[in-house]
Amino acid sequence: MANDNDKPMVGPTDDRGLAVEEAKPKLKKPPLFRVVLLNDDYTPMEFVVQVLETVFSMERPKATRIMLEVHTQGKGVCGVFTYEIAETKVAQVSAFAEQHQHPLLCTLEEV
Ligand code: TYC
Repeated sequence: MANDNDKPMVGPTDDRGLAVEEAKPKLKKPPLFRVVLLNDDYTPMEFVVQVLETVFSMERPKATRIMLEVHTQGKGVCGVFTYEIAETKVAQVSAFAEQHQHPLLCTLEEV
């Protein structure tokens, strides 16, 4: 091999086999996930507003707007996060709903 490393050289090299071009950065953007709240006929509106305030740090006007969007359209986006954060939020919403015996459902959708 023309250099000391075990990987073959890629790209242009000089007459001593040294790379003359910088390698491209190998960082990729992480996949993103929408956290989606689903409508049902039983969970109280006030409870859903509280969930949006506590789990998604929304102010009351925005929480109320999203709750009403879910109520009228069947579902609504609470936020977009990387996988671990999105999963944690879904778990928090589900645990909170179960504790209060409401059937509120929350899921992930890849963006
Ligand atoms: N549809 C519910 C009701 O009329 C309110 C509600 C809104 C439930 C949003 C769930 O994600 C939801 N009480």
